[in-house]
Amino acid sequence: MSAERTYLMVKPDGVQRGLCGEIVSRFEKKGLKLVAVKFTVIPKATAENHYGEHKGKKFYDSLISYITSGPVLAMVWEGDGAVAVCRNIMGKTNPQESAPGTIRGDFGMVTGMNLIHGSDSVESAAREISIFFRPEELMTYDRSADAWIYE
Ligand code: D4T
Repeated sequence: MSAERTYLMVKPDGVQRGLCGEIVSRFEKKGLKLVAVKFTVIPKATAENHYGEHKGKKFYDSLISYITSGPVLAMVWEGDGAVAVCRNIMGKTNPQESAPGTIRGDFGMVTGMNLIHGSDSVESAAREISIFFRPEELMTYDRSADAWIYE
């Protein structure tokens, strides 16, 4: 088992719709391990840093105002292949194309309100985790259930 980490974030629509518990429970039940969590309103400059790759695209301004419009639940999760595992649990970026059973497939209707963010690579995860968390906020601990999740 490699302890890969990914950055996940329940976006403002997920918080406003009361879906934090439902969303967190899906990653928890899967067997991923929670490493850090923070409930916060993202400052505009931080949002621009996080979504820097999208600057100049037509949806960029609405993306920044949406993601800074209210609190988000920022999290770091750990597990074998965590980046890809979490992207599968989230579903495709456009909720209308996301498979039923995924978070976006079950709860979303449009790309601009797609409930959750998850890192798309190990490199992005490292960058995003460092934007939202200080190193000492990342917990390292043994979890007894791991003996029943991994061979
Ligand atoms: P995030 O980064 O939020 O997890 O989304 P994805 O990784 O699944 O998708 P992305 O980077 O391509 O898009 C980032 C963010 O922009 C919004 N968006 C995207 C939008 O409002 N309109 C669009 O056409 C696209 C492509 C949704 C997610």
